[in-house]
Formats: sequence, C-alpha cells, structure tokens
Amino acid sequence: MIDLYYWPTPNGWKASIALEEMALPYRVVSVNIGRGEQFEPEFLAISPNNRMPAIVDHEPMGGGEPLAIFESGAILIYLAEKSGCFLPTDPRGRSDVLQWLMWQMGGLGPMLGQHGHFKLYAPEKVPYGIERYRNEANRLYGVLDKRLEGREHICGDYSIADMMCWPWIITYKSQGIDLDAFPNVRRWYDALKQRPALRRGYDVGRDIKKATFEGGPDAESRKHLFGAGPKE
Ligand SMILES: N[C@@H](CCC(=O)N[C@@H](CS)C(=O)NCC(=O)O)C(=O)O
Repeated sequence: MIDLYYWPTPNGWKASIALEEMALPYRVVSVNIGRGEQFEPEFLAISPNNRMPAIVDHEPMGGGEPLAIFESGAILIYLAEKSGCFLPTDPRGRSDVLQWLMWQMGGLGPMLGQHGHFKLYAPEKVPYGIERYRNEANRLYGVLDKRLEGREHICGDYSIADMMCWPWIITYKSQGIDLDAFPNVRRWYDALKQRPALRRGYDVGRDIKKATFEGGPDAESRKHLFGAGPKE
C-alpha cells in the first residue's frame, strides 16, 4: 500500500493521476496546505521541503523499511519503475521521457507557478514581474506546442512526461493563455482528458478543495503559502 500525501493542485494531480493510471493501491492522506499542515513535523519528516505531493510506500521495491519520497518527478519515476509502465526501458526512450519530465520540473511548473502568483495572487501589481512571467509562460507553451507537432504524446507512447505536464495546462484560462494559439497543446490536452484513469486521478480530492481554494486561496491560506512559513 502507498500513502499519498496530497492536496488537489497541479503538483498533487500528477501523483494521483499516475497512481490511477498505474493501478497501484494507495490511500490519500490529506495535507491541507491552506491550513499549514505542510509544516507539521510528521509531514516534514517525509517531505523536508514542506511541499506536497509525497508518498510513503509500505512495500517498497527492493523490500525493507517503508520508503518516503518527495518531489513529484522523483515520485513518478519511482512509480513507473515499480509498475513497469509509462517509462521506456531502452536508453533513448528513457532519456527522452526524463528530459521532458525535467523540463516540467525545472521550467513549466515553476514558471507557471510564478506567472500565476504575479498575475493573480501578489498583493501588489508588479508590472515587471507580471510581464516577465507572462512572456515566459507563453514561451514554454510554445516549446510544448512545437514538441507536440505531429506527435500524439510528448514522447512516443503515453508516458509520465504527459502526466507531469497535463495538470499544469488545466488552469490555462486563469493563466490568461490563449490555447487556440497553441493548437497542438489543445489537441493533446483534450485527447488526454478522455482517459478514464486520468479523470479519476484529477477528481481525487475535488470535494476537499472547496474548503480553502475554490476561486483562489482564501485569506487564511495566504498566511501559510507563498513562502510565508508556519504560523502559530
Ligand atoms: N517541486 C515540487 C513542487 C511541489 C509544490 O510546490 N507543491 C505546492 C502545491 S502545488 C505546495 O505543497 N505548497 C505548499 C507551500 O507552499 O507551503 C514538486 O514537483 O513536487
């Protein structure tokens, strides 16, 4: 059994989608990041960066003690290796998928995160920050669009590279992205949305999210997020 430490956000959805796609047994442990639960010592022992998702595998590959993993990219690589699905084993195919997974971890995720922050959440409107991250978001959508030209998936067959990127496109409207300008991303995004396992993964925690995040973080959430640190 795998414990999934989770809250329904783009990074959380990557892990719930992967677990559903790979049909691995798991249970959800909710980490309400809008209420500061990411700073609880028990959670920090699993995820020292106070971010979710994280997992604990009670029957880890190779046996032994339960294995804790944080960082969504590391989680998806581990789950793919455990299930034997969605990560090619030939060196070229594997390298291709890992390159796009790293691109998501180092580029698409953080930059769209900053873009959303400056556009929607920053208490002051900082034109330089807004423009910088809007340009970067559009550049990254352009990179993904070019990659998907003539391709059904990011790398050959459906893989963890797709599961990493797809959840970050969901919020394209609030990101202010004109998806019609990126027709290959739109086609890929819409096609993947039809996958039943992906839908199940995306639906995990739909009900709990309403508590704090519907329509953006509430006032209490702002005290715990955006690097604010734990609160008394
Ligand atoms: N690089 C990390 C990023 C995870 C991340 O930023 N998670 C956010 C939610 S999407 C979080 O837990 N935030 C809590 C906080 O900011 O304190 C990953 O890919 O797992």
